[in-house]
Amino acid sequence: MGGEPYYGPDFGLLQRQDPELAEVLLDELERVRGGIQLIASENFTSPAVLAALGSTLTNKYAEGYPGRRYYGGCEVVDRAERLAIERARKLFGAEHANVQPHSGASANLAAYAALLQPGDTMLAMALSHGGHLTHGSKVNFSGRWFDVVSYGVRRDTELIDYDEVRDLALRHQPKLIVCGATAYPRLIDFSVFRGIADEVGAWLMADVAHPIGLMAGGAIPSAVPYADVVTFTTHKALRGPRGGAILCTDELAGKIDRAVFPFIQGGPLMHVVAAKAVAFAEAMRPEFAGYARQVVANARALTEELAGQGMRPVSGGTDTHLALIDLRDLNVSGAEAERRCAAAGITLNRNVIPYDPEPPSITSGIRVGTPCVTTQGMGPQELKEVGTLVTRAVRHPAGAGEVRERVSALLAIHQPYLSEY
Ligand code: DSN
Repeated sequence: MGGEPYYGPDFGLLQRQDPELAEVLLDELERVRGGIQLIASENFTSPAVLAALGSTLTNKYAEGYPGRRYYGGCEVVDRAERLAIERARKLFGAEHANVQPHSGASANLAAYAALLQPGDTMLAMALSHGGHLTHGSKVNFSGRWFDVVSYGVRRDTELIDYDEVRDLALRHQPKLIVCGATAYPRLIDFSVFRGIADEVGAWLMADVAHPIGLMAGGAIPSAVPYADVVTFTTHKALRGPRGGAILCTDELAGKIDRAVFPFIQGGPLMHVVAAKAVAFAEAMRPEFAGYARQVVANARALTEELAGQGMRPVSGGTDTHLALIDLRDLNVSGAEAERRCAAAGITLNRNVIPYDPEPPSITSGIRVGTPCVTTQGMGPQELKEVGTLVTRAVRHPAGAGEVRERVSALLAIHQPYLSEY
């Protein structure tokens, strides 16, 4: 072999060697460029993150932690993981960071493994009220291995019922209280959760996979000063590679590290760890704070527009990057609204709303979020238009073609992977 050394992704090479698979990648790029992406948990990583993901670090086995590996030849990848750890600690002001979890679910599994024994009691938000599968759903390991007590939101305000959380904690004496959600549009008061955890002698874990990017950019208050353990994903509002991470106090560092490896995972994905380091550095830049603020302002503009057009936001609005829309007054299910929006070039997901009479496969609601469109450079004016387009798509499916044309016009100005990050 001769010629230039190979440093990273080369799409032309993939096209020549595996045109069938290359076509899939092109089609996916085409799909995201051809529609407005409102899935609250997705984003567009920077090209620098993609470069790290497509690097030769994927080849290296590195079971263990920097300086304490079970394989030779880890001195270089150690540097990537140390950078990721130090950047995560600095970005979030955390005592300890573990950047190896493959996903948010893995991060949660590791946190539970560090803090609980099977059969222990944990208190967490119900999936049907905005929690996550790993917060104790019966179809998930968390619901099978632990004695789960669930809290939810009040029927009248659709806000977390902190009195209920405290009552349940006093009654059930959980070893762990979990706060954090995947479909809760409002700020969570971590200080109240801290107080309840202290009152009953429980650990407090915050799963902030959704809003972590907003916390990184200082757009909303951080959970880190309050929780013993903070789990999150790196690919949502944080705009990094797909993956998970855990922040914790020095006191829990050893337990968390041993829970991630060797208890639940083997070798870390070193290319992903490197990409996490890139994303953490990007999130430390002043422009990321502007991005985080814009995500929230955009979510507010979108939600206000939807509300103004009769699409009721659960809890009356949003403080974050997402909104949950109750469609019951329109007599359209979440599943049907998802289909109608897809036909009009808008990607979003059906979502249960609190006290939803419909099953999760149908639902009475949709969830919308602004991390993607904000990365594309859209602002509140565009989000107002997006609100109008979503409403039209849901209410008038026969006009999908017209909505699609306006979607294309918006996207002609705001294309992902064409502008600066
Ligand atoms: N699947 C993620 C979401 O969409 O919120 C949570 O894991």
